[in-house]
Amino acid sequence: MPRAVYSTEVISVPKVAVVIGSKSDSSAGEEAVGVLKEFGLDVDYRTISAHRSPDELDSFVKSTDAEVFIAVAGLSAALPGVIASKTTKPVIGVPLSVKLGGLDALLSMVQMPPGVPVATVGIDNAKNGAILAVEVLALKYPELREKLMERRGLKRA
Ligand code: AIR
Repeated sequence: MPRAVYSTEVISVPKVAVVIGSKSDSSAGEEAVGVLKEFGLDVDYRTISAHRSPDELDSFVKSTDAEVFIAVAGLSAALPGVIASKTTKPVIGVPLSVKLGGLDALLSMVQMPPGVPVATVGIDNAKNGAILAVEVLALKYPELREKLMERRGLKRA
């Protein structure tokens, strides 16, 4: 009679931190979360302003076990840059068009000093921010790579 074999392997679901700078950024934040959920990812979704709650941001960045950050903000959008200053994990910035068509936020995210990069996607393009996070994680998790290939129509028959 064969014995049942129980696996002790813990299946870990990769986690992404999505941080928005204000409740007013919710629709972009939720768009990113929606895409990440479609890929079955765990999401740590927070509202923390780099300017209004710097200490809370500091402790969150240091304590989360998320593997990639997505930071969504408008105006003088320091959020992804400040996160990047506190971690070596990849940080993806999503600039929002709150004023000046989003150019202020875009430049805040793109123009990081050498050595502290933020991978910045297009203005209001939270969807691309989420897909880029999945692409980063797909380097480590082959099942995500499969899902990405399928979604993009790149999967061989
Ligand atoms: N923001 C919040 N703290 C620093 C910045 N740059 C951004 C938010 C939001 C905008 O300011 O990301 O896009 C307006 O925020 P609020 O709370 O005034 O609506």
